[in-house]
Amino acid sequence: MLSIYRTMYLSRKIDDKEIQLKGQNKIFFQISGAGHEAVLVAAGTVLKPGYDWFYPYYRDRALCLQLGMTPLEQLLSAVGAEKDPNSHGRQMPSHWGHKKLNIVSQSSPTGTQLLQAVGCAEAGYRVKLIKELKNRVQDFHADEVAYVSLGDGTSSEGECWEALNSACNLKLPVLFLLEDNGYAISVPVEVQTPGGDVSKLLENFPNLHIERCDGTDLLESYAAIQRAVQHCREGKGPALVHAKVIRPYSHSLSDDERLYRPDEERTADSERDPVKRFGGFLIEEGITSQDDLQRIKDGVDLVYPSNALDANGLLRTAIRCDDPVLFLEHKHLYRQTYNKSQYPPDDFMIPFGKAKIVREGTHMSIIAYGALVQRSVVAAKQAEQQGISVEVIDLRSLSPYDWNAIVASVKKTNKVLVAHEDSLSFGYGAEIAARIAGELFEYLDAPVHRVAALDTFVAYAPQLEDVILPQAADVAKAIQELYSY
Ligand SMILES: Cc1ncc(C[n+]2csc(CCOP(=O)(O)OP(=O)(O)O)c2C)c(N)n1
Ligand SMILES: [Mg+2]
Repeated sequence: MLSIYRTMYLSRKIDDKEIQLKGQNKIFFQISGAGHEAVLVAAGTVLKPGYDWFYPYYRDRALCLQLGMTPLEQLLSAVGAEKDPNSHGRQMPSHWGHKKLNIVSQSSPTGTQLLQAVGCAEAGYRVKLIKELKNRVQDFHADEVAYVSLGDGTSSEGECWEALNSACNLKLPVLFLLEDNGYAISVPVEVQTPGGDVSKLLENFPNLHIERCDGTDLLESYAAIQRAVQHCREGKGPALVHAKVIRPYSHSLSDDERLYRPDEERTADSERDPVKRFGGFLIEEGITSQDDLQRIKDGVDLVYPSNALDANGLLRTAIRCDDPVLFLEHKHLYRQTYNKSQYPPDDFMIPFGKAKIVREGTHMSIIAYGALVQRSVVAAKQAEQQGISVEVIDLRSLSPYDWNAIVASVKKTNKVLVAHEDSLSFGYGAEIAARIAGELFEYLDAPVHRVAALDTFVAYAPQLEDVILPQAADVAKAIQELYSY
């Protein structure tokens, strides 16, 4: 589910990046897939790259990503680079093509792809019929499907009706995905389609399986596509999925929809934004948290181990995951004997975003990371002699960070101290302290305290370094203050 969200979000972000590049005159044309992402990722999940055949149209960025085209390949297409696998700079951007994934380069006249897809499916049909052909074709699969997509406007073209005609007549395994965003540039669907409903006109086409769905709803789209693909794979004939989508941006960057679309309509559309909707669904259902979604959006993970074992487990996670990770190692901690541990087994890994309770306590919580973990433990042990029970939490990951662990600890102890070597002003702890104050105010018996470096660069002389960076004694002092507040 999260990887589906990620692809939808990525698709939108690549569109946004290209729009920015167009503004900078680094690319010369942009047409987006915004608003169409949900049904396209659903199609890319159900169909098989390099097995089925794909005749997409320019809105199908999210489909291509889901099938395995990389963001780099898409951006190479945007700049018309020779290395672009879509067309090596021959076609306009968003004219998708990829040999390995079986995505066939499309023509610029809208609708032509429909005939090409039917031709592809008919080739498979002929191979099944004619024995001699079987030995002459490679990589043919008896249940393969030819996917083709089109917009509502394109459905008015002769090619569309010719394609449906042959596909139904020969019962070809063609999946027609009609991405109905209500407009063909500035022409509303009800102006050019009799009755304004394309699939209604097709109801009596023999052998044609019809599905209708809200194409901005991931799960509904997925179910519709799955039933449609099954119909095709079982050799029962073509299927048409009529997906109602939105077009939150103008037709292309050569168009300004504010000149012909009322504001109310555009606002109503934005309520159905598929990326927002699916993100909201994942949170509502408890499948993910706001923090994890944010993490997908931020892209870079940031980890900061405080000891050798954590460094090992986090480094393995960093190497084995696909995400970019900033791995911060504290040089001073390298040779500290308290950091030693056994070398862990091969499968030992530490997940990102999971804090460690280094020491349990009841009177206050210290949220720390890096060098301040050990110094906090030393201070906590001293405090224990005076009957003060201090919980010490090692965040280990700074992005994402383990908010749940912080919440649980603050609710238990009601007093909190944030400790780190970063500078006090604008440091990492400022964010944590602000969030605790903002979201856990009712659980606090004292203001959030902070122990951090002085607001200056760290000096060379060891005596100065000790003064500038927080030591165990500074933590001990803050514990006393917080305890007696
Ligand atoms: C045969 C042909 N006629 C006109 C155009 C110019 N044109 C490009 S996209 C488009 C509108 C297509 O609308 P629709 O099929 O609804 O797809 P959407 O862009 O809304 O997803 C038009 C008229 C074209 N590319 N090819
Ligand atoms: Mg349209």
